[in-house]
Amino acid sequence: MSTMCVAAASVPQPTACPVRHCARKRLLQLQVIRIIVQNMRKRSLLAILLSATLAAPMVARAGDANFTLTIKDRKFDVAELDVPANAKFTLTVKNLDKVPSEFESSDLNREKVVVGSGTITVYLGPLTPGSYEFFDDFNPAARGHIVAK
Ligand SMILES: [Cu+2]
Repeated sequence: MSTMCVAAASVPQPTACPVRHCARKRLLQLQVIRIIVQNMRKRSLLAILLSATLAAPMVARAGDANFTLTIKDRKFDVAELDVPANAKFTLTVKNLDKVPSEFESSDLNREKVVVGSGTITVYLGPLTPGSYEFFDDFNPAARGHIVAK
């Protein structure tokens, strides 16, 4: 028995990977991948739902009432526009003048330019009963109220 043999025997041999161990590891990897994919699906679904929710107020539903305001000679045609309370509605603002106007309302948190001879659509509601002032920001003397009843 030589010292060489003892030294060789003490060198750790690379342990062969048992098949069962490898299978378990692979199963674990698959589970991790599955969880990641599920998470991504949940996130994308959440993103879709979220964008749909955010986009919803911008889309007029069929059946939503529509009201029209007309600007002529730098004045609104009506001083008071009655709308139903607690319901979504669209407001069409027609500018019959050649100069631009800006439909604005601090009460309604809206601000939108209407170019000369142009038309805009403003999505509003549902409003709690009350009076909401609007004006032409390019000619603040022109004012009116939307009254939700
Ligand atoms: Cu403004």
